[in-house]
Amino acid sequence: MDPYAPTAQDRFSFGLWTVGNPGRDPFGEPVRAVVSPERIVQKLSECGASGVNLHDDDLVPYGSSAKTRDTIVASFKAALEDHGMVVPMATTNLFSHPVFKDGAFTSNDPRVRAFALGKTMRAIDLGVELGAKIYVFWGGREGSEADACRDPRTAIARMREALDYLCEYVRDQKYALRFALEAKPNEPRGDIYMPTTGHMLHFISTLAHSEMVGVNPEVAHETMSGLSMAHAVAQAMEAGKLFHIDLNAQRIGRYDQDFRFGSEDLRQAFLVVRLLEGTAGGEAYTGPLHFDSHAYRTEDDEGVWDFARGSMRTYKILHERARAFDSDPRVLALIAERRDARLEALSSNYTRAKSEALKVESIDVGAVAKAGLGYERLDQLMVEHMLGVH
Ligand code: GCO
Ligand code: MN
Ligand code: MN
Repeated sequence: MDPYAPTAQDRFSFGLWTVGNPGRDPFGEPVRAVVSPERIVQKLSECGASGVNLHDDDLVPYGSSAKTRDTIVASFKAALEDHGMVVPMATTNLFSHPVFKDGAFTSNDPRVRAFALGKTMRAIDLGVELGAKIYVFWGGREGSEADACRDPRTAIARMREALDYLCEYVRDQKYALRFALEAKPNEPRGDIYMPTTGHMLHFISTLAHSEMVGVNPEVAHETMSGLSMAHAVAQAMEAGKLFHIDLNAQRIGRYDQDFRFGSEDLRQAFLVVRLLEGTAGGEAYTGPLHFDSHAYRTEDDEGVWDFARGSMRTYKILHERARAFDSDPRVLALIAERRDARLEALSSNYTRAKSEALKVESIDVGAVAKAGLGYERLDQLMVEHMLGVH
């Protein structure tokens, strides 16, 4: 038995747009043929994934009649059924149609904003019909180049108005659906509003139904900002807001690469898996593990499934490596928390008396400052665990 073979318990999912990416880029035409949603479902299940996610237009081409929509949806549902696959997440394409060239919910044109809301509600209906429990919002075009075109505060207020409206829609329909907001700093806009997971977390706290809304951090997007994905994920988890995650790989300072998970910055990948799986303690993440990435443009159809299998395999290997690292007695000794009951009591739960005692407390800071912390040893152990030495 291959210990790294994915199973349904692993909750791995891919988007129709990820493994279905034909390899078009701003410089060149597609290098692969279009793959039907039914074939994607079949191939993903053969590879060991259990979920498939979609934008409305990935499944039902934009402009289809109601009759065509129903035929397409019925055939897709049959494929899901045949292969025991589920749709954990759905989302709206608010970026491909030229009408969204200056944003959707943040556009200056009320006709665009109204169209975006209508399209999103229809896509929510579709997602719920397919069983989705999470609905992602990625505001890819919600940004600017000619920044004087609108007050960025207006953009934020419009985004809030749209999300409040859509939360009410979901409540009114009695859908069991939660929203996950996905940040990205740029691409396809010069700057996108609310560029990081941290920005999103604050924005969520201003929504009327903030309890329904969490985040969908993406490795590539935090990395494009030059930030630590592990820290973004940790802040989301600590806030109870990690509703979904987009796993992929990215090198800092490059275009939006969307590479296979773990193919760049293995350390961050390791640290993210360690957090998600709770191998160092703390609550584990139990939501879908979504790979929002695509195969290199050099690949044919076979390479696409190599890419999918590789993504899941790397995750499982890193999980095993994280478990080994966090049960290594040398590691446990190096990261064991230093305790001082008296000082900890004085430093928590403020009282006037504690504050007065602390102000005159004498701590031997010279001795504390002098002691080495052993982080060279710790980090080397982490590298060696990652490399499979232990
Ligand atoms: C990107 C984004 C998208 C979104 C997707 C789901 O950089 O293109 O990551 O892939 O995740 O639209 O909302
Ligand atoms: Mn992305
Ligand atoms: Mn994404």
